Amino acid sequence: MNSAQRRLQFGRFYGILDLAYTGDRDPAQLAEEMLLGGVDILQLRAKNRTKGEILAVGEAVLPVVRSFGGIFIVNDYPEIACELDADGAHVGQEDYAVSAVRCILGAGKIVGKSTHSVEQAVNAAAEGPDYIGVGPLYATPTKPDYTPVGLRLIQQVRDRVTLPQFCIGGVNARTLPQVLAAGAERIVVVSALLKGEDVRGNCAAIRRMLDAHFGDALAAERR
Ligand code: 3NM
Repeated sequence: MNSAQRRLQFGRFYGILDLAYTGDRDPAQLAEEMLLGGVDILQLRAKNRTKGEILAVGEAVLPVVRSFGGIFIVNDYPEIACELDADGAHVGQEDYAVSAVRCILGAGKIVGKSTHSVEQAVNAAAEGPDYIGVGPLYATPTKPDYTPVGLRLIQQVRDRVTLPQFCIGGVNARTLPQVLAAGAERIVVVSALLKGEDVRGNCAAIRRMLDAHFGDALAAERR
């Protein structure tokens, strides 16, 4: 386990810099605001962009994440993560097997996989990723074609899988109390961070709620 993989264990707050929400704002500056607001892990997500575009954004964002001691993950494209020497890559159910991602990235990198049911979570865990995503908890415009799985899945997956479970889909400052009450220990947020002008403030509000809820043993490790 290298240092990024170890730091992942202490990460509760995973923010996705989704280029669908950045508009004409500078992704590197948005990344800085997200990190200033307290995001532990930052993923670059870019649907309908060329690999060249994603690579260029990644090259701008990676040094920012590094300067904060954060973790930088690339969505969908392990080969881009590899080229950037990012901390890891995240893949969906229809994408690569975890072993294939590890093969591309090499040892010591973080591999995450999306899951949408207990069965998928158990099967994904057997592939040996560093973490799984579980969702979408609520209907979300960020992933409109997916049926919400509901909050009960959080505990059902906790009962079967010991890997870090990042709960995703419709998480925002309003839904977070219910998500935490349902047993979530780690969350992913996209639109609620990037919508509006105050990205740092959006992140800080969620960071404060997490720290208040957990107390926080992990926050102490993080700082
Ligand atoms: N993956 P928001 S839900 C990117 O369930 C993504 O695997 C999901 O966006 C999954 O925070 C999702 O804006 C979108 O709801 C989350």
